[in-house]
Amino acid sequence: MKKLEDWSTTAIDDFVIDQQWHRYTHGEHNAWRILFQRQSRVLSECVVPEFLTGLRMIANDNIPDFRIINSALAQATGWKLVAVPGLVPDEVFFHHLAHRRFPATRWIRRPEQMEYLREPDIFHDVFGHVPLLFEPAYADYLAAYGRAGLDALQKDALPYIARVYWYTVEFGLVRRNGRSYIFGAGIVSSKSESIFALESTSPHRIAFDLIRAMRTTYRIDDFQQTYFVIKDFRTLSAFINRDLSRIYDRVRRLGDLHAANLYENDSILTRGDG
Ligand code: HBI
Ligand code: FE
Repeated sequence: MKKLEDWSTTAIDDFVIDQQWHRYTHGEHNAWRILFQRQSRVLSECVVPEFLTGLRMIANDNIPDFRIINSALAQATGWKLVAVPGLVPDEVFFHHLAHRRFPATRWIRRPEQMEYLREPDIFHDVFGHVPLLFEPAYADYLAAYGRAGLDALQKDALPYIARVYWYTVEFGLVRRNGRSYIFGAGIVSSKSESIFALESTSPHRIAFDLIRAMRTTYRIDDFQQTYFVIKDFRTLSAFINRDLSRIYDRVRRLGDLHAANLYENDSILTRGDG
């Protein structure tokens, strides 16, 4: 008979494992505390206000225990965190989102990786993605996104729906009362990109358009060259909460666009100087 330990770390079909919160070391808790304090200072003026409301639900002095977050999160929006070993296959990922389960990585980056790391760690996933899951309009969007992802797999449209995730959930901006705020987890969990995304003159900033986002390529190891700016989370949900078959046909026919460029129908907020 395998030890309980083995069972809990054996990736089963949904890749969910136990967080094993008791196994985190002082050094790991310390890394969380440093990242949390440093990043929340940077964010206070530039992140969408609902993010800060959700952030107060997340422990700052120790790595959060998912069991504690989940009791509050379930009440707020019906979501829960599940621990996973790292990136999971797209179909597994979309299936979790569609059922209001956010797959959060269990491990935390090492001190020398404070600024950037390729794979999402628990700081990116929990500090970056979870606070807005307490906000109903965003929580509904992410569940609708999961359903759209499963549908996209059936239509061989994964690259297009993945770009929508990239340009909203990871690197989205939102415009409110005449100014832009960040909400994308990839920006929120990075000190340097939090500043760059709103203040640098280098990137383009354009109004979110579903087909434009689906056509626009992206690179994963550098700041964005184009940021998409949404009006609000409800409007964003409406874009994907419908049959996207004809949209995918058009995106395929029109072909890809490059994030370094602006195009004639773009609704430009700031033209970057690259
Ligand atoms: N798995 N754990 C995890 N976290 C992600 O953000 C993630 C993933 N698998 C696939 C995936 N993201 C991408 O395909 C999405 O961008 C669509
Ligand atoms: Fe992410």
